[in-house]
Amino acid sequence: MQKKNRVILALDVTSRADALRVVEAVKGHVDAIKINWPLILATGPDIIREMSRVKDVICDFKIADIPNTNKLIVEQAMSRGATAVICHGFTGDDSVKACVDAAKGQVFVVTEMSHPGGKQFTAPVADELAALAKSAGARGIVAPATRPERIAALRKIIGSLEIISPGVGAQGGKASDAIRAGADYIIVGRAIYDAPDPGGAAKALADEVKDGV
Ligand code: O7M
Repeated sequence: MQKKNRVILALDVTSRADALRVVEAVKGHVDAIKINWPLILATGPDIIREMSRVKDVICDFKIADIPNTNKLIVEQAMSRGATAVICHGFTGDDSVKACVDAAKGQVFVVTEMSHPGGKQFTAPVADELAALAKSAGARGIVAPATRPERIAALRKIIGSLEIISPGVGAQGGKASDAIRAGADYIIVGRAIYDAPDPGGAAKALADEVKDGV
């Protein structure tokens, strides 16, 4: 995954035709495609391979199980061409380590979630989850663009690990604020794929990010 546009597309559409249309329009303005359950359940897991031929794919399965099950899930994602996977950290260090081993380090660990409910259970333990991501050897963390001050605080804990940050646009966060607070990439879904011109929307976000640094 090359850090060029610093935008990751959250491809939460539910048909192959929409997925191909959006990716074709935005591929010059994003660095990776994040695939989550809506698209996998609608189209089947081979969509990972198909998308990986266009861009790096991050499989956002928010993996949260015992170590052996985590390992089996990650192996399935990586064998279909995923570049990285996303797991939860609340399952503990052995479960996160199982993901890190199976993905050869290409793991992002969810810390504080971006939606209002993210304050309820994830925020109080987010610092510990970030420290766990670091000690387990993960590539980075997921941190909320809706609360840029939390990105800055979590950055202090993880040092040079990467931060990918959702919550821009539909959830109210601003791309340049997240980048200035220390995010490496923003993750954006609806503000791109629901836009009348997804390519233009992705370009505008990439331009905002460039201006923000
Ligand atoms: O831009 P949106 O709001 O349409 O989509 C945001 C995407 O980021 C969507 O795919 C969510 O599942 C994801 N996400 C969050 O919105 N908040 C979080 O705290 C974490 C994620 C995420 O990507 O976790 C890995």
